[in-house]
Amino acid sequence: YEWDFITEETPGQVQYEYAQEYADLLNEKSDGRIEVDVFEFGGLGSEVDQLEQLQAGGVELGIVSPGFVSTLVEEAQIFSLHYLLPDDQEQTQEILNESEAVNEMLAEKYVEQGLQPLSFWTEGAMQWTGSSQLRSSEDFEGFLMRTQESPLMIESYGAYGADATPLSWEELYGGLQQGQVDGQENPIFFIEDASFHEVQDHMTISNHNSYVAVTTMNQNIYEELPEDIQEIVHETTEEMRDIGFDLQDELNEERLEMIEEDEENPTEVYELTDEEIEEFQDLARPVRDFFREEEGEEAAEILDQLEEDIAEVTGEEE
Ligand code: 6CS
Repeated sequence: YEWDFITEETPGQVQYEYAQEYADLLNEKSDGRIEVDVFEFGGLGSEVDQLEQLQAGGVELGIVSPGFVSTLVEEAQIFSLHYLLPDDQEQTQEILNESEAVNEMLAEKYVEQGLQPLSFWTEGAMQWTGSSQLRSSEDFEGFLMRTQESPLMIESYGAYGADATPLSWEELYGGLQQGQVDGQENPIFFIEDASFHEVQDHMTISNHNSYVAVTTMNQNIYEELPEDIQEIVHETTEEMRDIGFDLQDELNEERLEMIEEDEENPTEVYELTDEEIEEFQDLARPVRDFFREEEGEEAAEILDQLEEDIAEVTGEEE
């Protein structure tokens, strides 16, 4: 077997390093029968272009983010809801591992689009960067936020009073530098690695969401694999859960220090207080109802179930 594995990131970043380890493990477990070529982001077009290649079977494997998949699987926008997943990343990973809403109900929606999700995992809590400081809805008034393609992301920032505009991350550094957009959201490792902090004066530790990555195989290709190969794919995916978690954990911690210590490009790092978080949580809450109404009955059922799955892990009543 010769498989291509697309990622939305570049060497040194979580998705790419994960994919390399995944490729090595597949090769090892199959005694060399599976050989995987990992592609860094950039060569095969935008994130959405790549996704379409995975859907068409031009490539076999990929890591695809819900913010782009939502162009095909509307229900995947559930991960664009702010303050739904807990900020504790171990809890978030446990939810992603165990949740019926995610691994059965939502996974089924991917399958309908020719995509076989193998695992959902976190790349870390997301933070805001801006050309001005973001601590309240007042600060978001008239603020132009860069998002991925999911329309629900636009809705989520609209709820704070901001305007959001989708952009590929390839264009984001230039967009921030030239003031085409005022800010963006990402996990810390990505902010540092893509050097967004160089062209942003402020970073807010908002923990408003977790960046969910989805290891995905083309569904037809997956279905037609002999059972022993499917088993190797499955085993590899399971082993990668802890490896992926540790990768993001270490990188996010290390890169925060790098941002704080970068004297050439000073970035003011501000952590939201509990009260400030509460304001955003209150504003974000109605977006869940918007999701329920806009995306239809099945999407509403997925969200209801996900709220239950989350409460089971956090022990907090919704
Ligand atoms: O902001 C983005 O679009 C990119 N962020 C991450 C963490 N991974 C890939 C993605 O395209």
